[in-house]
Amino acid sequence: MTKPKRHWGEIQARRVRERVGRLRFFGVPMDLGQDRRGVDMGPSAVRAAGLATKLQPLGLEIQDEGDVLVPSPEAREMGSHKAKFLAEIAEVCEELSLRVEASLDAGERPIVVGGDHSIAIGTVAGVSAHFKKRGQSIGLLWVDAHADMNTPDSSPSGNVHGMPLACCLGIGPEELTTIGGFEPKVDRDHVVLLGIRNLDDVERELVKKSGVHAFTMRDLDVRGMADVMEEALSLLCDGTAGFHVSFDVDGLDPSIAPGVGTPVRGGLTFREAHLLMEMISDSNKALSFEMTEINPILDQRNATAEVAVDLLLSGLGKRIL
Ligand SMILES: [Mn+2]
Repeated sequence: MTKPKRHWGEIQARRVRERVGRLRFFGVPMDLGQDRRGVDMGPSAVRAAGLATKLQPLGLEIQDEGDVLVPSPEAREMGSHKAKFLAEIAEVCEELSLRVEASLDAGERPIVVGGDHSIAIGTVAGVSAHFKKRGQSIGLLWVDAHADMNTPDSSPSGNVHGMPLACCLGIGPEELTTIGGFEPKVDRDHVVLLGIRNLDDVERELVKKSGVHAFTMRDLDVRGMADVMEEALSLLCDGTAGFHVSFDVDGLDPSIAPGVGTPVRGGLTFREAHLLMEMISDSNKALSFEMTEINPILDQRNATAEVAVDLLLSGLGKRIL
């Protein structure tokens, strides 16, 4: 007797479910890290784009426990112009960090959706804290048009969303670098910046001095995504428990992700971005994902949230064949 042939979809769903496990969604409607209103609607836009429904054919379920509370800028004082809303951002990141850590402790895989990129300070703190307890370190893949390595002294705007990668490396205001009671959250040897194409003068020097691995758009032009990602993955995984993916949607080309506060031409194409995510999935080493800077007010018919959802699916195991 021959066994009944299983449907392709069923086989894929089982493969993905076994590898990925349980997911938990954290919405972080943070807009205190930059000046454009609307980025606080990012989590809703991603829910509206159907993340939970679209995960089902992959055999994945995502628990959504609502959004982390973020105070409105109108209700608070901005504080220092060198790092606006520093106290509020630190408070939100502290809370997010605890929730992300608890989720990993419970054997789940956190999916964090912003909100501006300052939330990464909390997410990375939480992921790092979980593995630190087990004597392990993590890698960090930062996909972005910008390097996000400013400090209050170097930043022309004082917007904290331009500082989170520096904070993860232990460079920046103590309120942000010491979340969880330890720093740095990641070692520069295991940090990869990918897709950058627009840096401030001082920041350019900071990136070079920091020792992180930076792959610019030019590198991607010359070498291609597959080659760059192969090297990136070996840097991210070498001696670590795996890596966190912090994806700023402004890393994408504005033609496919128009809903961002700081669009820069010449970003990742639709296919380059998918290949990146597919290779992440193939590596089976992504510990957690984060999509940031989706701004529905600036978007066209939710296209940016939809591409973010598509990319998450690829990162979690959706395949063409
Ligand atoms: Mn960013």
